[in-house]
Amino acid sequence: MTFTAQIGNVVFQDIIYNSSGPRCTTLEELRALGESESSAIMMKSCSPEPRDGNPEPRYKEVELGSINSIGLANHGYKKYIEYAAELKEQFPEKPVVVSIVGFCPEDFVNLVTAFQNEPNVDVLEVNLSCPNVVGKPQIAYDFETSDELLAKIFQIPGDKPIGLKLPPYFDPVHTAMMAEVLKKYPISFITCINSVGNTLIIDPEAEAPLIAPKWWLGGLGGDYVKPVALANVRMFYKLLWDRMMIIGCGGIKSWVDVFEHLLAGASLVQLGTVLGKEDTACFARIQQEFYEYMEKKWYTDAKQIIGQLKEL
Ligand code: RRO
Repeated sequence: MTFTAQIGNVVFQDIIYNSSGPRCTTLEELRALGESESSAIMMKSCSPEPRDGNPEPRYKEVELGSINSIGLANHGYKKYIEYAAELKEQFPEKPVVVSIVGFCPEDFVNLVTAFQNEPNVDVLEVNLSCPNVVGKPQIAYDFETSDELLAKIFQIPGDKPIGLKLPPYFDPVHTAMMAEVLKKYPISFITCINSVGNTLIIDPEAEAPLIAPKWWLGGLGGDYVKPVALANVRMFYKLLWDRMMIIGCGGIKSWVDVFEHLLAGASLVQLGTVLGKEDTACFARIQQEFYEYMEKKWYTDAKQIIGQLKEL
């Protein structure tokens, strides 16, 4: 049994793939995703120019998750166009998804334009929620700026599906305000959620924080964030289910987490922290566990589950 999914005309052979996060920056890492059971190859968020990112230590795993302040280290968008060509040749069946960031509206416009014209790229995820660049707040917390940026992005010609990576919202009023903005544009999907930004983990032995950059604050992922992710998936699903797909991301490390994200309203799910911890073997493991459970419950199609959370 497999559950397939479709974003626009792009077919995903399964509903589980990687998030733009750990292990998707280099061509070697992207090839490993191609060879794995990940249903797509998602790339690390790229910027107009290559970036070294923030100083080390900038990524740490802990029992319940991970904290990062990578600071958008990437090879620059031109390299990801080259990588897409190589990946398509080697893995022609796998959707190649790019993740785009910019430091001003023109950056976003230039990168979306470049990727819309790139035959080896299938789907665009525009990252409006990087928490780790000093002095650059997460765009999607500013509804007016987001609206202005989306107006520019959705004027660009091209037929590739475009989605947005959103930060977690912590108040339903803000979720509803963002949903009103999103409704104005032909957005194919939203990915909920990026890491929970600007958190502090302390090592009590060392009496020190775990990471160095940005006053030791970083984006939290893993078990810690699953309830936040589920709440965002659910709230946006209730508001936008008839207009765009929701992609669940946050705290998925076993079949039960996939199942919960689908019940909340996700159509596909992405793995981040668990990919960092287990490497690409996590895809086959979680898929297998998930399909075993689906067979036990006689589910044959993800549509029987998506959004079907029982209301009390
Ligand atoms: O590179 C990063 O520090 C980073 C990015 Br762009 C992002 O979107 N989310 C995150 O947790 N880290």
